[in-house]
Amino acid sequence: MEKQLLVDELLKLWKNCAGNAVSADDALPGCEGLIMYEEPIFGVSSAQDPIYVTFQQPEVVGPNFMLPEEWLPGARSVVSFFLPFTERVRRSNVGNPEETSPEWLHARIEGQNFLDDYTRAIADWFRARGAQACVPSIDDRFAVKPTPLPEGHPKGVHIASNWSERHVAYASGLGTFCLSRGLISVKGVAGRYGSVIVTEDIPADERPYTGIYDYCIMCGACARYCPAGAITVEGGKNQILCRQWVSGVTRRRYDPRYGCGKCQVGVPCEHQIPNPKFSKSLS
Ligand code: B12
Ligand code: SF4
Ligand code: SF4
Repeated sequence: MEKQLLVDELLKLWKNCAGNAVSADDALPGCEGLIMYEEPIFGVSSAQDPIYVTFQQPEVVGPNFMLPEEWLPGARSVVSFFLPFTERVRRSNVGNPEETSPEWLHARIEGQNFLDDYTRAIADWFRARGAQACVPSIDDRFAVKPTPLPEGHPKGVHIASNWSERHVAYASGLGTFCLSRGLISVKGVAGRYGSVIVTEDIPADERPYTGIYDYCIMCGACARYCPAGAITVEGGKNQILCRQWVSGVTRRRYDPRYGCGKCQVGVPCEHQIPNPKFSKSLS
């Protein structure tokens, strides 16, 4: 199937998928009807792309990373997408490092619920065409666990899932990593990624980059805004400190929601590729 036809169909599904607006029942004060995401962008990779095997190396994701073929026997393609947060969600979370905005909390929790529903709808659409489809993020086998790095590695341990959406998006041409360890797409870093593995052949997208940090300008703005001191220009991002803040401090404060994302707003990579070498070549 041609990529543009696929994109047209997936955009139709996105428009018909309920839940991108926060309902009155769920809304924190002032957030009723909040639209969380802008239109998604899509990337496709071959399920046989050798890059997936490299993700099983300890320093990349780790041996727990399951190949597309292991999730779905007969897998041919991986469809990855990025849902950029709307301007209202992004602007609301700029400033005051100590407080996560209610809009961002909704985008983290109700936003993920919407993303799960949208991913299910994509999988069902492929199934209705006679293909098979698997959504690792909502599959019973999905797991996140600490993975030791080789001895002497300065970071010691990865907190790694067996299906890393950022690595899949990187493989599918959607973008590159950055100092804060988000994945920057043409629509920036503020938003969420999802993916579906299918048995249908779809032409793979090119990766318009060669380095894993090509889109980042290493300006250090994300490090200045991080309330947990988890990011340094010299050392990158410390996942343990970030996790203590996101899953500890913010969860206690905003339970049942949580989230932070101060490293993703008010920064040059918020909604665009900040590296002019790459943003020019794409415009
Ligand atoms: C566990 C987890 C966390 C943990 C640990 C984060 C982490 N860095 O892994 C904690 C709780 C700290 C966390 C925090 C947050 N998370 Co989180 N998290 C995840 C989860 C579930 C798994 C991540 C994972 O598997 N990591 C694997 C490890 C190995 O990744 P890594 O160490 O960064 O990878 C490095 C190496 O691979 C290295 N490398 C070395 N050699 C090579 C060679 C090659 C070829 C490559 C490609 C790379 C490479 O480069 C990478 C970058 O340095 C994903 C969802 C998913 N299923 O993917 C979401 C996810 C990463 N989180 C996300 C978000 C938004 C957040 C928060 C902003 C929370 C919030 N919403 O308020 C924060 C901040 C994250 C940030 N700054 O990037 C988004 C990221 C969106 C984006 N734009 O990038 C994801 C993808 C969820 C989603 N569905 O969109 N998260
Ligand atoms: S704020 Fe600057 S250093 Fe941090 S991820 Fe964005 S471009 Fe890279
Ligand atoms: S999400 Fe993590 S790395 Fe980003 S600003 Fe918050 S604590 Fe720091």
